[in-house]
Amino acid sequence: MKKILVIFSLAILLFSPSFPQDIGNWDIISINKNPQTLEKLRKMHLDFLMEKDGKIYIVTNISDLLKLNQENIPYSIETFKFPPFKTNAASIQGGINGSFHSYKETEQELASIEETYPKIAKVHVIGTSLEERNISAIKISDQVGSEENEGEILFLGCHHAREWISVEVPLMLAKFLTDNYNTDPDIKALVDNSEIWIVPIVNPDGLEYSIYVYRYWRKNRRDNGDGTYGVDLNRNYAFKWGFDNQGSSPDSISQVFRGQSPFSEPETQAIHELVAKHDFKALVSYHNFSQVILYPWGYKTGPSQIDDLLYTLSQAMSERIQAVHGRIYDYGRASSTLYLTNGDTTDWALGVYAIPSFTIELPPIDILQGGFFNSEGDIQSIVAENLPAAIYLIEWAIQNAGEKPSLNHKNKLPSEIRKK
Ligand code: 0X9
Ligand code: ZN
Repeated sequence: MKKILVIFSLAILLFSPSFPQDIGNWDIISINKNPQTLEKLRKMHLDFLMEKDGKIYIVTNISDLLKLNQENIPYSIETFKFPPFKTNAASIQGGINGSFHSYKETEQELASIEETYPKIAKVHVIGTSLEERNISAIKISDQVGSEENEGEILFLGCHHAREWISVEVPLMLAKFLTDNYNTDPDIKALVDNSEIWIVPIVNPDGLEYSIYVYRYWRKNRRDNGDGTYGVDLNRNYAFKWGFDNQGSSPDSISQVFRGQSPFSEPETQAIHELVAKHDFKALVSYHNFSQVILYPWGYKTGPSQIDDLLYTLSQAMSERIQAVHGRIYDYGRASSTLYLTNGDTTDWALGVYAIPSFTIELPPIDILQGGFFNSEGDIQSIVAENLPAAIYLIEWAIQNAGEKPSLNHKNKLPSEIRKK
């Protein structure tokens, strides 16, 4: 994904006082968003910075500006000021990543949940990463040791190493469900009637690299054998893998390198095996940033066969999120964002298994609010606002437990679900 280049250049601008002044060869421009220009811009491979109020902001150099002139695309040079960068005092707890969870801390947290609530929580090691870390899942249900005929649902975090908040939301969901089971009859009913699988860290090697070596790391840690490292795990799934070179890249140095083949990576294989063994009725993959709920397709524009259902479920989740602290998560087809993706988790889960699947891009809303770097102080509120949406989808999975997955679905409509 091209965000990295943009943000990296911005980071240099912001943090390096001695950087030469001729960095001014780069300009931030804005362009009014409409379908025709969007199509042209996609083909030009420009660095999209963000979208706001119907405008697309792009970082450009002089040759990009010439190309825009050739294509007759009007633009304005932006002169807005970036707000000062705010840092929070580092927490003395939890090592250099403060109150965010590292791989080891997450493993400990999962083990402690299982130890405290052995009747309803069980940790499963569903795979091993390239650097031989566990890919751990926690199952939460009554009769947790047996497979019952209940609505199954899957929550995933941290496909992308630098997206630390995407570990916290699914991990804290596991904690919330188990901590409240004995005291809240609604949560007990939810857990008793469903099988909830949570994998807080799909990419443990990448996460550790991002904590200890390079905060901005995105991919896994595959040695590509040509001096480059990393496969983008969210381009490595086996549905429309490598459909085009826009939604993913064949180039190993790229941030969206799709790998040598579909499921070439042990981390995505682990998710594949888990999904193949179960009958998940819904899936959420947490990422950040943007504050949006996205659903397939990502590989092409246009609706999937269950577009109405995905729209309705996203809308309901967005409403529930907003009801907590008023933060608005937009929602829509993944392809309606500024870029396409192929080989991502949600296209695959829907395309191969007919599972209604969502990417939730957690806060902040844009790079001006911190981009990939959430402050520790925001963890709790982001977790809290996402709980009701997750609970809503679990209820939907329960109601659809008996349904056969199908893209010509007759799934119960979410309006039948009791409002929390
Ligand atoms: O590019 C991705 O994999 C996801 N965004 S992120 O910034 N977290 O890397 C988005 C996947 C959803 N699909 C599309 N936007 N097409
Ligand atoms: Zn991501």
